[in-house]
Amino acid sequence: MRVLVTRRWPHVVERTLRERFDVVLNETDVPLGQADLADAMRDFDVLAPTVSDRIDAEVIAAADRCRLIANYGVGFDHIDIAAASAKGIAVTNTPGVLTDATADLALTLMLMTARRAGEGERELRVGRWTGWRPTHMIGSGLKGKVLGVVGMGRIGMATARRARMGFGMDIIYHSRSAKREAEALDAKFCADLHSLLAKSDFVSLHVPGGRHTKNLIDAAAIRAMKPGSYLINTARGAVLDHAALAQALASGHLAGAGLDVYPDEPHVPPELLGLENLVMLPHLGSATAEAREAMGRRALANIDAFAKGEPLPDPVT
Ligand code: 8YV
Repeated sequence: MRVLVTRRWPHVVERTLRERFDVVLNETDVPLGQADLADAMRDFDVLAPTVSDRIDAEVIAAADRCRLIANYGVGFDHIDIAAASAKGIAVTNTPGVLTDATADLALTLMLMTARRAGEGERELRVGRWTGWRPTHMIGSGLKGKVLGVVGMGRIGMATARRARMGFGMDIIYHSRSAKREAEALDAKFCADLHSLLAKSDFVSLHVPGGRHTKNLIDAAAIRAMKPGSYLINTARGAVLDHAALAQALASGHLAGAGLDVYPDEPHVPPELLGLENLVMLPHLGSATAEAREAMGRRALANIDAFAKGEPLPDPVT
């Protein structure tokens, strides 16, 4: 069985994959173009892409041979699932194994924005720090503050758990339905998104990408946020209106924001670059050795099952 892996995976998983299958691996640091992806759909049984590959209807239309898209990652908004299922191509992802890493990063961004860590580090590095003073770079504590979680799936829940158990925050959440697991965190379900936004001191986004959540946090939603609150996005860039965010940060309506994802990565909306009260990271959500290896193993388990004709562990179709 021929497998094309579009980006490097951890060595140990690459080795196992090569032992079991006829593998071609893009060993460069450059993502494949649309034409290469379309060629892969003609020449390989399995395509193993990442979030940096756009598997659109045109790429899928080329699929003469490919019958499995085994995504290395949990989000699959970069894959046209409808086009894939219309062609009889299964799609799998890697749920569960990057939950902790991503929730840790959401908390990292919350702490960095609340305690002005990026701003402080920049000040120090350029030699502008003049020494300790009582009024210097005052931020906000987390204890007793309200965290509004938008999207209470695995990662939203893990973020809420950390915020509640580790930092003593009060949790409210907006999701398609109330979650029983949230009761242990005293987390209150909020059916109306805007009322959650109005009540939260911190808002953390954990919805999947795709057309249902595109621009969910638009200019009106940002206006509905509590003055002086913070917005964290480790989900997908397209969920958020970045022009409205930039305005809210510049006017002081929002005290700060922390972003790990952008609508057109690696391009970062230029209006964001000069904002001191914004922390920006380059899509590091799952970037731990542990998570990346587990993602590889999970993708491999799906490819193995496909090769043996067994039920796929993580189908998204
Ligand atoms: C992954 C992510 O690193 O899994 C996801 O959905 O956004 C990331 O944290 C990336 O998707 C790898 O494909």
